Amino acid sequence: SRVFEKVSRAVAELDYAGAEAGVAEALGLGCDVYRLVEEGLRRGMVEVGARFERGEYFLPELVEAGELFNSLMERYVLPRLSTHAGGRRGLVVIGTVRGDIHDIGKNLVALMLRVNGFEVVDLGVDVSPERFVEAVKKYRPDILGMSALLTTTMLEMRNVIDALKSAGLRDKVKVIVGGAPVTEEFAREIGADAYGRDAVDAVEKCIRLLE
Ligand code: B1M
Repeated sequence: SRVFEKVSRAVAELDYAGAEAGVAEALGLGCDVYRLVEEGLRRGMVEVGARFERGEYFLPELVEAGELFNSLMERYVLPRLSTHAGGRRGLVVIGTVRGDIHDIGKNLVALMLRVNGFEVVDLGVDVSPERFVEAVKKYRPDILGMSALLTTTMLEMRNVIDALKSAGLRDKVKVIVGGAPVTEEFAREIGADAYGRDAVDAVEKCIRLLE
């Protein structure tokens, strides 16, 4: 819709006031909060990335975009998402893989899982295969979730699955992967159980993994 476009354009321009006005307008119109995040905020972030690739933006603009996104999430989105009495659906351990510090998408997935009744242990960013394995031993989660935003770091997902196998834990936990460069095909190739295209898809896949 036009208001989502307004938000994504303002995010792409790093125009905080414009993005804020667009978000407020969308919420005033009764738009779905999650669609606003995906079709407004996230799409704006993709455009920021495209400008970075074209040499129009540099690292400081990527940092600023991240701050803008987080600030809008905190002020407008989080207060509108009610978290269930957690944990009744199952436990998910989640983290961004080694060498990768992108956490906005991973945080959004963790948030939507919590909103939908999962308990989530978030290991943070730059998580080594050893730390994923230790966490699976310690928390005995139903599901292990990995996020990667770089074409280089997504290869770490395979290392984590291999490490789970070596530790004899692969059949004890379901694995879901996601992040901008990750595809369904890649997920299958490395032996993951599921792929999440976005946060809502990730929640649906996690529910299915427990059936
Ligand atoms: Co970076 N960056 N970045 N960056 N950055 C990308 C990813 C890039 C695509 C931009 C571009 O060039 N077009 C590009 C990667 C190119 C590639 O490998 N193909 C890139 C680069 C190159 C880099 C650096 C190398 C830049 C440099 O230093 N020269 C560097 C790497 C740092 C590192 O990790 N080692 C870097 C750094 C950063 C910042 C730290 C400055 C900042 C991140 C801040 C933060 O996360 N706290 C940043 C940002 C903001 C971006 C872009 C612009 C936006 C990412 C984002 O937050 N999107 C990004 C452009 C893009 O994504 N196209 C880019 C919003 C978020 C809601 O979406 O993360 O996709 P996303 O998550 C989605 C889905 O992917 C999915 O659900 C989420 C919700 O819908 N999902 C899952 C994610 N994880 C999932 C897990 C699941 C299931 C679904 O299951 C467990």
